[in-house]
Amino acid sequence: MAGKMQTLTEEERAHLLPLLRNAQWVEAGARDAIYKEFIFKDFNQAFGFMSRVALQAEKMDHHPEWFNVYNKVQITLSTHECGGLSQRDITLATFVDQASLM
Ligand code: H2B
Repeated sequence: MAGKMQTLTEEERAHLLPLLRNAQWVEAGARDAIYKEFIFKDFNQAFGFMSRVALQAEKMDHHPEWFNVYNKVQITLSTHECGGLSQRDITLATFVDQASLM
């Protein structure tokens, strides 16, 4: 994806973080990152979701940090390039939420 990434401004955070919290994303502890846990019916549903996210992540060249056991997928998003939360994380979080509903 083009352009030097920068962490979100205070103004962007004031707007976006409440929306993310409404969608069950939380700020990830000590890091400037967001985190969400997804529970699916079974492993097949979880892995289908992960496959959709993986294809999009590769397209975006922006990859989740994630952990899967059976029907549970835990995802952390941040941008290494700028050492924190960027617009790319918001874009991927939005896709991830859509992919979880398919
Ligand atoms: N994923 C995430 N989440 N953050 C990044 O900064 C990042 C990435 N950078 N995927 C990309 C790949 C970079 O390492 C490669 C070299 O483009």
